[in-house]
Amino acid sequence: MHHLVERMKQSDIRALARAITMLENDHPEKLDMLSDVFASKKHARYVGITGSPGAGKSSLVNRLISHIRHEGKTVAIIAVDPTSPFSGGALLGDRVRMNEHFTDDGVYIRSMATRGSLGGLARATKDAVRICDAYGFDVVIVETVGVGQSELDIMKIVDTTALVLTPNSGDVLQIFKAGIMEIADLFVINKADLDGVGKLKGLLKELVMMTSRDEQITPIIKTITTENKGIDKLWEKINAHHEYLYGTEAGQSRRKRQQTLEVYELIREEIWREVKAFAENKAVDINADDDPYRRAQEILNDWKQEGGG
Ligand SMILES: Nc1nc2c(ncn2[C@@H]2O[C@H](COP(=O)(O)OP(=O)(O)OP(=O)(O)O)[C@@H](O)[C@H]2O)c(=O)[nH]1
Ligand SMILES: [Mg+2]
Repeated sequence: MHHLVERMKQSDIRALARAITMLENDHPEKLDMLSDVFASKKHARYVGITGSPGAGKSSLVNRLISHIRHEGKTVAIIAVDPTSPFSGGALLGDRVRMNEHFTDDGVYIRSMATRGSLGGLARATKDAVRICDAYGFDVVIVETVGVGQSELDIMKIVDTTALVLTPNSGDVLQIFKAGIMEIADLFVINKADLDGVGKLKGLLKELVMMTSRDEQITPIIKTITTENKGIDKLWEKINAHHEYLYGTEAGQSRRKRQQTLEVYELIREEIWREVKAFAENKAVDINADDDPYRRAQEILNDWKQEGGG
C-alpha cells in the first residue's frame, strides 16, 4: 500500500495534505496512490455547494459544519475556485467565514488549485474528495464558485449538489443554461430575509415541474444563514437525496451512469498522457501555416505504427 495511504489510516493529517498536493502537481505516482485510496474508502457523504459569487455558499457551509459536528460527525471541506490559479485564494475569505472551525480536529478545510487545465482541476477535486473519504471523514463538502462548464464538471464528483440562489439577483437565469438542471439536486434560496423570495420560489417551482423526469422532484429550501435558519431542513434533504441514490433502483442506475462516465474520463486522460510525449516530439517541425488536420492525422498514424495504439 502507498505510504501516504498507510499514514492516513493512522489519522496522520499531514499525509492527507501531502496526498492532495500530489494531485495538484499531477505526480506520476498518482494513480497507484489513488487506487489504494479507492480501496480504503469508507462511504462518506459527498455534498456539493455551488452558486454565484457572494450567494452565501461559505456562510452556508460554515453553518452546515456546525450542524454536522453537532450530530457527532466529522467533515472535510474542499474549496475550489476555478477562477484563481493560486491555491489559498479561496481559502483567504473562508478563513474568516469558517474561522471557528479551524482548531477543530473533526474539521478539515482545504482549497484546491492545479497548474494544469480546468479539466485537471475537476479531476483533482474528485480525487481529493475520495482521499478525504479514505482518511475517514463522514462528510465531504465541495464548495465552488459559479455555474460554468468547469464547475459543472467539478460537481459531477459529488452525490448531492445544492445550487445556492438569492432573491432578486437575476442568477436564476443561470440555471437555464445547459446542464444546470442536470446537476442541481437541491435548490437553496439563501438570504431568504430579503425581498423577492416568493417570486424566485415561484420561478423555481415552474422550472422543476417542467423538467422533472422521474418521481424525484428537486426540493427547494429557504435558508437565512445569518440567522441559522433552514440549515436543519437542508441537511435533512441532503440525506433524503442520499437515500434515493443508494436505496432505490433509479438512484442506483444514476450512479452506474456516473461511474461509467468517470471510467471514460480516466481513459481519455491516460491516453492523452501517452500520446502527448510522442506528439510533442513530432510536433517540433510543425510550421505556422501547416494544415492542422493533416498533421494531426500523420502524427496519429505514426503513433499507431510505432505500437502506441
Ligand atoms: N442578508 C443576508 N446576508 C447573507 C446571508 N448569507 C450570507 N450573507 C452575506 O452575504 C455575503 C457573502 O457571503 P459568503 O458566504 O462569503 O458568500 P460566498 O457565496 O461564499 O461568496 P464567494 O465565495 O466569494 O463566491 C456576506 O456578507 C454574508 O454575510 C443571508 O442569509 N442573509
Ligand atoms: Mg465562499
